[in-house]
Amino acid sequence: MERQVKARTPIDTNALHLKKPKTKAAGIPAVLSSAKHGISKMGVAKTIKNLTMVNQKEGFDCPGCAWPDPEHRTTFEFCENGAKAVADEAMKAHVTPHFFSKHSVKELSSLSDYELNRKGRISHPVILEKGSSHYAEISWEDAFTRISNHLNSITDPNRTAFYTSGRTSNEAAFLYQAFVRAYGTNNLPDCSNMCHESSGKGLGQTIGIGKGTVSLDDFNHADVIMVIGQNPGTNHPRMLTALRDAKHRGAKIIHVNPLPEAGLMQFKHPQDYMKGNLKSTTLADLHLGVRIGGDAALIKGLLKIQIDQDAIDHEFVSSKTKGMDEMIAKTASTTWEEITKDSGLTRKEIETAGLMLAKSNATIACWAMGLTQHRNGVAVIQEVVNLLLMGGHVGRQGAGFCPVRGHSNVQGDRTVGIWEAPSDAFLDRLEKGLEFEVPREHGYDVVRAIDAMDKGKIDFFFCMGGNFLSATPDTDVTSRGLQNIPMTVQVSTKLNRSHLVTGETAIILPCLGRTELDIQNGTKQFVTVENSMGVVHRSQGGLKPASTSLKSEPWIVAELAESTLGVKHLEWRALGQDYSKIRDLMEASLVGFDNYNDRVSRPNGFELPNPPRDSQSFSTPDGKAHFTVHDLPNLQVEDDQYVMMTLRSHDQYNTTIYGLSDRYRGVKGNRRIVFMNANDMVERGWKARTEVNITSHFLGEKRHSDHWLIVPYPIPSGNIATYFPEANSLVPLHSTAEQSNTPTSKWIVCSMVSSTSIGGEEE
Ligand SMILES: Nc1nc2c(c(=O)[nH]1)N[C@H]1C(S)=C(S)[C@@H](COP(=O)(O)OP(=O)(O)OC[C@H]3O[C@@H](n4cnc5c(=O)[nH]c(N)nc54)[C@H](O)[C@@H]3O)O[C@H]1N2
Ligand SMILES: Nc1nc2c(c(=O)[nH]1)N[C@H]1C(S)=C(S)[C@@H](COP(=O)(O)OP(=O)(O)OC[C@H]3O[C@@H](n4cnc5c(=O)[nH]c(N)nc54)[C@H](O)[C@@H]3O)O[C@H]1N2
Ligand SMILES: [Mo]
Repeated sequence: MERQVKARTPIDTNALHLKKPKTKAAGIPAVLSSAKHGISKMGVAKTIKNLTMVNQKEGFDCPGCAWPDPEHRTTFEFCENGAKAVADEAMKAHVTPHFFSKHSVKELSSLSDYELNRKGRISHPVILEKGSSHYAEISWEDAFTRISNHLNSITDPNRTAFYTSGRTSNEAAFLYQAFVRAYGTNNLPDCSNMCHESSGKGLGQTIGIGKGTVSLDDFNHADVIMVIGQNPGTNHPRMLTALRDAKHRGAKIIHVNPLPEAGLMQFKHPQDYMKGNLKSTTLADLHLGVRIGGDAALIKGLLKIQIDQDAIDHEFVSSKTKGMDEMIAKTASTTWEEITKDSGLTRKEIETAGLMLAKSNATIACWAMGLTQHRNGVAVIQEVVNLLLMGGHVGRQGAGFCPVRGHSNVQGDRTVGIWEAPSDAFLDRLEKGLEFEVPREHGYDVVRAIDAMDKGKIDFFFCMGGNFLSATPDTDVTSRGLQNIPMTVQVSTKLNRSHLVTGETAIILPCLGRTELDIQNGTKQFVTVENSMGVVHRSQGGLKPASTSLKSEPWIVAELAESTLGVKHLEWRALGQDYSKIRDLMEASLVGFDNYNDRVSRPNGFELPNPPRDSQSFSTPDGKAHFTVHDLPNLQVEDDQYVMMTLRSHDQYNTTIYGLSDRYRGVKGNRRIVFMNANDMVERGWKARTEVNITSHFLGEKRHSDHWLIVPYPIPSGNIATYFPEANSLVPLHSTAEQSNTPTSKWIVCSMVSSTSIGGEEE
């Protein structure tokens, strides 16, 4: 720890204003909030220009989330949090070499994440030399020489790791994985390992594809839409428009969530105000306030009702699936007592939902982190599969699976090869296109990479975007691991804590964002992305770059590859200067990318093949969709323990903190808070703002974090919630989901004591 940097986010403030949680999402406050963020960060002219280009056919793909664009777009597909994401990227480049010369990394690390992000865009490549306390400017050429010399000095390529965050375009990601594999490793951990990995595994094994099976139009034909463990009002605001339209067409919405999230109660589309329509739409017909981790029990109950009602598509089940009888037997052996106890719901509530589902001819199930980030993440998603398969709700209009992805191109990155554990079939095809041999041994995912760092087994770590230190679990362990590495390199747009807690030598390579013009060799380039529903389309920024020293991600990868490997494998430099050549190579190397350059030129792009959706066929070894059998997870904790979930506020994008408020939940001015059930508070004799210290418990290990303020909230008794990334130091590295190895960020067993009673210490 020679630089003595702070890995955990320091405390911002002691202020905390509380209001009643909101029951209505979007509306005028959303417009005002995004205008405020836009204008303060970009100025008026840039705000207008940017907001009229987002998600337009000739514009750029919104970096906010992976929700698809409707075919008939209004000139201004408004989304508050998309607007914030855009404004945040379009900030001026104030993080210059001069800025770094004035502030040591130690000094910067005492700023909160919110303050770090507010410093603006990074303007030039910089290097933090071994033993040095300040970053200093380095030329692009020297940076590549330093990196390639280091890479070429490492004898075992498996002692390196290459992380990807999900904003990276298909072109950059494809070229990057080609470089990493040409260099000799499959150590390609990515944010997906912490996100929808459980969905990929759960769906892949049962329906033969690790992706969702619905298109946006299916929302117009659904009878019932389940939204499970997801907070779209904050994280996928454009999804609310699809839900509103579905409601107007008569669909019923069931919201399964420990919290009554405002986004699913009432929605007022901001554009409707402009048309003089003041009505809002009630979205959820039924809110099931399930206990954290209680979804598996709830679904067993829902299955029981489908069986009782014979809501089974016998024709589909017998011709296209396997394993229903075993699944039914397992369901029958689960008692209502277990179901109601584990789910925290009454039998009546579950029956109401079950009957809605039994009557539905077309059901869509949407989910996000509330299901994936659990020890039984894969299993619980497979219970959702059981529920829908039974009624034949797949490959039918208005029905199917909808894991709602997070980062705007996280799905595309996986499709084009950002994957530490690719199948042989994928690699065979890749080798055919790339015309060189790629390694076969599976690599490290995020958790295994941290373990390897901690054990001194990593000599070089590269991050294509993201904020590895703060996004990963167990902040102190990750910090120790990162500081073990001789060299770390990050391609970034904004300053974050991963630039401060680094390897011995650290380099930042600043890149263009989505919103900015990308010109190579005098020609405007565009990139391509895949949304959450498998539609691949183009994205082209239009703004003047924040600094003339910024380079595009594809260019950076190409130059790094050329500098490290020469032209033995590919003509890297030429690829980085003309992205259509990268797309030709993708066509040759990937399934479903025929005529790629042609097809992405169409205004709405094209859909990748999806056998369950397109033809009710399943690419499993026996060609059938599979029911699966799962035990209920053990939800038992000690009497004085609580189960904690870590959440996003309305004012953040993952580890990027836009502000200290969480408007819908009525919290303002502070992020170090613990949402707690009011009866549980009374039991402890605590009031709003009581300061507590939290300890997490895992396999006899304890992790501590001090100075948290209690906030009363309608959350099930025994459950608490805190914000990510502040609480990540409490997430045990090895507490992960079975099979997907995703950290259980929604299931952290904790105890709390009031800090006044023990005289808490500074962290
Ligand atoms: N504005 C904005 N947009 C974003 C992001 C952002 O940070 N900000 N992040 C992006 C990314 S990468 C992702 S992955 C998505 C994340 O989108 P979400 O998954 O919606 O995000 P989380 O805040 O993690 O919220 C998870 C929800 O699950 C619920 N939940 C927790 N545990 C359980 C459980 O056991 N059962 C059930 N049924 N529910 C549970 C929580 O109450 C919460 O409402 O959003 C993407 N979009
Ligand atoms: N406790 C807890 N931990 C979690 C989660 C949780 O719910 N709870 N959620 C998990 C999930 S779902 C995810 S996806 C991960 C997110 O993990 P990451 O993807 O690693 O984190 P982000 O905060 O999205 O990364 C933000 C940084 O990306 C850089 N950046 C932004 N745009 C670009 C770009 O266009 N190009 C490049 N090169 N860089 C860019 C900026 O420098 C910015 O600071 O976190 C995970 N961690
Ligand atoms: Mo995510």
